[in-house]
Formats: sequence, C-alpha cells, structure tokens
Amino acid sequence: MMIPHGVRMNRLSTARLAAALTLACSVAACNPVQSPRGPIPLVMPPPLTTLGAHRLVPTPVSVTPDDGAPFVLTATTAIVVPVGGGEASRVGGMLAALLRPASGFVLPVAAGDGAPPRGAIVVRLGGPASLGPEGYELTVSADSVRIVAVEPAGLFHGVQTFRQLLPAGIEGQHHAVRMASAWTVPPGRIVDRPRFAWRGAMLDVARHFFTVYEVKQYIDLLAMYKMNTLHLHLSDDQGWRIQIDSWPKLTTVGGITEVGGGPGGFYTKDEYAELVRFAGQRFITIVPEIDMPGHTHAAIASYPELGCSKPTPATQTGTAGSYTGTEVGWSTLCPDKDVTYRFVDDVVREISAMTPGAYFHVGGDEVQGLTAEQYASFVERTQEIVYKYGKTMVGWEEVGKARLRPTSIAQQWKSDSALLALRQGAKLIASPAPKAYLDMKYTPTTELGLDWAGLVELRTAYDWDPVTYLPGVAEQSVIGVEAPLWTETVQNITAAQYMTVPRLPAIAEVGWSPASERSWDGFRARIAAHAPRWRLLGINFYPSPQVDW
Ligand code: TNX
Repeated sequence: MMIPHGVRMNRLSTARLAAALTLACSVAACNPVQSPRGPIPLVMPPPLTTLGAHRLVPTPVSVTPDDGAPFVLTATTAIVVPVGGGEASRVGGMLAALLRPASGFVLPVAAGDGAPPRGAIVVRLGGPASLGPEGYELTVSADSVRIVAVEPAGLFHGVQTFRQLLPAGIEGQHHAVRMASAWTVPPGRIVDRPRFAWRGAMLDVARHFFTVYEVKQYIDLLAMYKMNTLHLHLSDDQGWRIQIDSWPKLTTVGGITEVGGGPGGFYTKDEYAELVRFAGQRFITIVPEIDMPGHTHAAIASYPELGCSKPTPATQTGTAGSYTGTEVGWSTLCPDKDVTYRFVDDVVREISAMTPGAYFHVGGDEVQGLTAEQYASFVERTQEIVYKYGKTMVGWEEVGKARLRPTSIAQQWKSDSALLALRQGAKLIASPAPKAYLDMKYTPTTELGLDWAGLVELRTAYDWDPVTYLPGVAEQSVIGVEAPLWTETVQNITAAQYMTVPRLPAIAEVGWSPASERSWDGFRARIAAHAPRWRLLGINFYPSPQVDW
C-alpha cells in the first residue's frame, strides 16, 4: 500500500499541536487507571489450567500441553545454572530478581551440572541448533522447569515465556499484596524461535527528550515481548541528544530545546553507555540514529557553518535560533562543504566507538532542499564513513535513491522508495506507517498522536505481514519489523506507553511468530490477559474497544 503523495505533508498544524500538547496529560493518556470508558477494574485472570490455554504474546512456534499436576514455585525452588555459566547464570539471576517482588521468595541461583534437585528451574545452554540464536525450549513438569537454548538470548526469551505463564500477579511489585493463591504453571513443552532477526521499536528522543530512567522503562517493555532492537532517534530539527566531544555545542546549544519550547536534554557518554549496558543485559541492541542530511536544524543552530537550509518555518517559537515547531523537510546540511564531512566523520566515529551493536542509522528521510545528485552523493559519502568505523548502515527508505552497498539496510515507512533499495540487494526493515507507526492516533478522538498515515487501531497494527505488505518482496529480503514512536505530541513515558501498548505487543508478534500461528482472534483473546500485568507494572495503555479486557 502506498500513501498518496501529499497526504502526509499536512500532518500537524500548529494549532492542533498546541491543543495536543495542552491535553498531553489529561485523563486517558496519562492516568493508568482511567480509560475513555471509565476506570478499568483490576481483575486478575484465573491461573492457567492447561498450557493449551496460554495467553502468550508473541505466540510461540509450538505448544504441547501435558496432563498432570502443575509446577509450583515455592520458597524452596532453586534456580540451577551451569557451573561457570557466565551469561546463562546471569539470566538465571534475572529470573530470580523477576520472581522476587511478588512472591517474596529469595530464590537461590545455584551452579550445578549434575541432576538438578526436585522442584528446580534449570536454565542451561544446549538444545538443537535448529533453535537458532534466539530460540529456546521450555519444558514444565510437576517436578521441574527446564529452559534450554543455544545462546543466552534464547534463555532470556524463555524466561519471558515462563514469566507470562505464571499467574499475572507475578508482576506485582509488592510482596505485601499477594496477587495469587499459588504460583503454578501447567505442564507441557514449548519450542520457540523468532521468524525475523530484527524486532524493534524506535523512540524519538529528539522531538521530546526522554530521560535515561524513562528509556529504561521502554527497554523493559520491549524485553517482555521478545523485541531485540531499540532504535534511538537521537537528533532532529528540535534537539540534539548525544554528547559529542569534538563538537560540544551540539549539546550545549542544540540539546536544550524541544517541541513546544520545553527544556530538552541530552545523554552524556556515560548515560548512553548505561543505556547500552541496560539494553544489553536484556539482549536488546541499541541502534543510534543521527538523522542526516535533513532534520538537522539543531546541529546547524549549534554550528551555522554546517547549514544550507531553507529559512526556518514560521512555526518557530524558540529563542537563539532554536526550532520548536513540527514542520519537516526544510533543514539540510550543506552537501558540498568539507566541514560537513568532517562533522559527519567525527559524529559517526564517536558514536560508533560507544555503540557495541553492528548498526549506525543515518536517517536520510524527507530532504527537500537538495537536488537528487546532491542527496545521493551525501548518502554515498556518509555510507563510506559508516563502514570505515565498522558499522553497517541503516537508513530510511529514501537512501535507496543513492548507490547502496549490498549490506546496507533500508527502513520502509512510506513504501515509495523501498524497492529501489531492494533492487540493489539491500535488506528491508518493515515499518509501514499505516501499520507500524505508534504515533498515529488509534481513533479520531485519541488525544495524542498524528493521523497523516491513517488511524491505527490495534487490529490494524496486528493484521499485516511484513513480507506480503509490499508486492515483490521475498521473505529473505526482510530482516524484520520495527515500530517507530515519533514524539511531536508525546511528552513523557506515560504518554509514550499509552501510544505503545497494546500496539507494540501486536508488532512484536508480527515479528516473532510464524504467520501460520497468527490470527487476530487469537491475539485479541490473549492480549486481554496482559492488561492486569501492565496495571501491576504501572504501564499505561490504551484499552482498545476491539478487545474484551
Ligand atoms: C515522518 S517517518 C517522519 C518524522 C515525523 C513522522 C511523524 C520519517 C522517516 N520521518 O520526521 O516525526 O513522520 O509521524
């Protein structure tokens, strides 16, 4: 599906933006207990009696229920990890930490390679190679739980499945309030692995800044749904969010603004390292984006010699050259100046050095101020810089208009130049705006969000396939899916959660589960059981009327 040209341009008038911002923390979007239809009671679903009735999201590849008694988590359950188990032991420790608040059990994590004691939860590397780098097997009997995977990431995903099989009360953060009569899991076996390698979300921390603490909450949400990539949109016209030692004014000048005139902010290198570490512990790769050559006003306001922009739009309301409106496409780095490439080189070098992940996202979207040749030449020179610093280039699909290396990746969003990239051998990340954009309104009355790509109710976000969405795309050409949250109207993590949940779990299932196992009716029934978990975790959400919560 293509978005007709022009539909997206009129995406946000200033008046509507102002209205959206004043409403940004009214009832529905910022109060987890209220919904547009009134308060939703916290009803705990009954514990599972058979694995066949699981409410797992994403739904697994195969689930085989057994008859017999359930596994019961007790104060004497041991978590058994391999001797000298490194990452496997760490995952065992995370499981113990996850179970502790609600159960009150301080479960020991014991190293042992022999037969585990009765009643243990065994977390161990092994299993068939067919599980791949992120798959796992989970076997539950009255006697034990075994989580086996080829790689630690698979163990982590297996832990998330085990967590979702326990009564919802396991998400409670206070032992004093007991939320289940017993911590049981029905017997059986789950074999599971993801369909796509790239399952991500993007958070725009440029239009509105999000603190390290807020981003960590977002990361925890991704981890719960087996997503493995967090793309951080670190720069745009309204703000520059990452410390660059060789160009300090990027943050001292470019970092202190945001949409609507708020104070902005930025991550120091230590803070960025902390986000990378926190995500890495959850097997989530951070993909940094510096959007270039357009969407660069914050950089140009900091260093005017970089700029060749059209005049700042009339919606500017900031001071000292800052831009706090939401027009797009007008700013650009000067493609013909040496200083531009010194800047790009320094920025890519410093960010690559603090990013262990393989990818660097160069943006490349919505450039109106350059000729086609200038644009292509900018992307090609920047691509060489990205590879020089050892990273794989990712760009919004417009980069398909330049000559791409075959390993470069294009992120499809409006679907009009993705095929140009594909024809050059590039792989695609599927983020079609009418399906995957978390900043689109759910309904005409959603207070926050935009609607240029259409309304995206839950079913719309769920009911699509990343391969068949664009005609002419082969399964091997799609590396995965990503759900972007642009934050022109989204000011804080509570509002971000409202736009993200439940659509992000829907996209997570699109990315993880085999097409043959997916159905809207199935998802609709399973996701309902997640609301009490979100409530206990303090995660705000949109109670879509398409679901019987
Ligand atoms: C388009 S998607 C943009 C962003 C906006 C977004 C709002 C893309 C590559 N560019 O600059 O924030 O629409 O939905």
